[in-house]
Amino acid sequence: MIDPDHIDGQNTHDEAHVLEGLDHLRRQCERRGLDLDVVRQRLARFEVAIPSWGVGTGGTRFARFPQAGEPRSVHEKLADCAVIQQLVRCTPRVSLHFPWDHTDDLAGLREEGEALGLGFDAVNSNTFQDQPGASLSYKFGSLTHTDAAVRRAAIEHNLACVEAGVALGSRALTVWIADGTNFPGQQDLSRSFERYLESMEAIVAGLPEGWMALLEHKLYEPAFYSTVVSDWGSSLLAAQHLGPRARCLVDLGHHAPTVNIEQIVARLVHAGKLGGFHFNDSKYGDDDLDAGSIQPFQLFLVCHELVQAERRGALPTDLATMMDQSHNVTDPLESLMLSAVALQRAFAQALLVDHAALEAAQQSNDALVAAEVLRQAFRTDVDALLASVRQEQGGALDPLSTYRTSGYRARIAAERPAPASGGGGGIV
Ligand code: PSV
Ligand code: MN
Repeated sequence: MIDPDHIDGQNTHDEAHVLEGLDHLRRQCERRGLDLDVVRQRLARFEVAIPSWGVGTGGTRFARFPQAGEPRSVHEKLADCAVIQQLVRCTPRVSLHFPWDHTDDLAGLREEGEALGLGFDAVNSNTFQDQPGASLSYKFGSLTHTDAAVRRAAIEHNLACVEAGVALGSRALTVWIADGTNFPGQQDLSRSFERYLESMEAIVAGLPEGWMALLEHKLYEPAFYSTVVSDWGSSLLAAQHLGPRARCLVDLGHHAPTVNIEQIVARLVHAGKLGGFHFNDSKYGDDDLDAGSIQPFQLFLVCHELVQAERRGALPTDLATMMDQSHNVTDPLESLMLSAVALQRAFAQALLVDHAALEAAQQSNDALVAAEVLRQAFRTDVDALLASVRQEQGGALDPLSTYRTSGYRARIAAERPAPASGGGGGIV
């Protein structure tokens, strides 16, 4: 991890600047009749999990350009996650993906996490790739495959993920399947969905007490004509069919272009079926870009729906919020830190909405003022607040420069020689 003295030294250097910003924000809040301390307390409880697969360099279907010091095992991934958490202090859990993160010693991994200050969030199953030595193939589907034996294998893999999650202290299983077709007529659209429901019934039936199944939909890719769980409608239908232990997970990149994601969030809250998020950003499709890097206003509006739901007591307290990003041209640790901060920023801005003014404007159909109330909160510079909450929790006022000046990347580059086959294609 990073030397705490290094963090303190950097913080001392940045402190005056942050205090100045905080002072300005306090005066702004006073003028607007908002209590900054209440916002601060809520913000201090904001958390988002790190995807274990996000600390390695991603790639596209064309190529992958690995960088020095990439983690070669789940242990090294945890070490990198611990550094992110050390600096930003709002990422105390890691979301594992199996079998990518397979280990025979789950109890040991849990202890390792604890020693690093990390817990484990939802576990993710992988039936979108064939595993070495597998006798059955997912080429034509997994939970919805026409062959019952393949469906059984996919169900069993999901149940094995749950078992691993139990050993790690997780409480949720995220299920994303790549099942779908490339040609009209390739599969029966209704029957594939029925097979999905039947397979998911078996998985939900195997969940231990207190566990939740998170159903993740995605419009397209790798299937390009139809995907079995393609949209929030299919996801909601399935979650309703599967009962109270199944809920929907919203990955921000998995929607049709121009879709109103904040409205989907509101609908899922209404249905009591919002289970969690995979946060990221996109311009064209499932781009897996850094959260808040393309459409920060959309992110703010999603957070606004969450804040509104929480105010009404309608937000589940066990919401599973994670990032799901692919870092192709940046240091993944830097991207994940700044993405966590971007999420925190959007949430802080949503907490600064003047709800009384918004409701009054809505009630009197004053569209302009209603929009302006939201925009005023969105325009508020909350960076000093975020920095000071981080510092209070032992983190860095400026995570990026603290990380860069710490020499962590150079150190792990020396400690982790790249495997010979580091390049090539590959997603994630
Ligand atoms: C699929 O694109 C997805 O969003 C799912 O969450 C997978 O688990 C993850 O990406 C794999 O990178
Ligand atoms: Mn996802």
